Amino acid sequence: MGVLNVTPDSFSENGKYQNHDDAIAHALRMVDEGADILDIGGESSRPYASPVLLEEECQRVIPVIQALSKLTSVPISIDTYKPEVMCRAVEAGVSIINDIKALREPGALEAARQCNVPVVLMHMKGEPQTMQNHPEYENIFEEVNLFFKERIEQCLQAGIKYENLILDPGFGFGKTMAHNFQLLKQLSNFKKTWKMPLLVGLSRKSLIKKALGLEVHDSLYPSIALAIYAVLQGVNIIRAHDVLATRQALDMIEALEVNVA
Ligand code: 8Y7
Repeated sequence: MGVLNVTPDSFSENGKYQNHDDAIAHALRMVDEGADILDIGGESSRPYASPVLLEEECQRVIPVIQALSKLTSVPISIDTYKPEVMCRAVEAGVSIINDIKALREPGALEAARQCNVPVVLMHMKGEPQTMQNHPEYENIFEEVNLFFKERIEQCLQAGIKYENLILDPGFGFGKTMAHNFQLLKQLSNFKKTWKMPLLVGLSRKSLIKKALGLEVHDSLYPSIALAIYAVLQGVNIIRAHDVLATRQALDMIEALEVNVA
């Protein structure tokens, strides 16, 4: 899953793709590089980022979605927690919802049911503005699992199909470096517990800076290492900024699996 930020304040691209034409060109480059999904977001989810109004978010993403759905058959996902954006994005051609709030916003469960597309339920403790202020857990694996259980139940009750659900532990969302590492080591256990598709986003995340002292522009190789570590534990979807490098690394792992199996 290639990341396409259409925001002026996004963490790692610094608003480089704010312009619609630039965003479309970047998306098509990611398709050429082997992306299987394009994840479009119009509101930065980085820690301390300020929220964006509904209309502003739609003006950023909808024209890009409309253009891309004509230019490529690669599925597009919408990174949003706002129910109205979900519906308008699906009308414009989106086929996956990626929700960092796991459909906890009022109206989001109903919107996702109506859209009837796969939805990523991501764990986040707190809100983007404050989530990195001293997050605490007694047992992070159990707390995230309990969260998944509650969200899955809510989704099923709302009429969302089980086979449309994808889980994501939400690296960096209300988690210290130690919390992120504990979750990383448990990915195969999430897979065993839920037997559902798992998605992770580790690309360029601050756990790399915290562990190795590397800045965002120097975090490609560690990002690849984390993607491989996740895939070897059964993770199905890797959300990544550097599509070509990630694709080649994961193709190699897949070739190994295919040739030995
Ligand atoms: C994730 C995400 C971001 C993630 C899912 C960043 C939108 C921060 N991270 N969605 N979004 N999982 N599902 O550094 O880890 O890319 S934004």
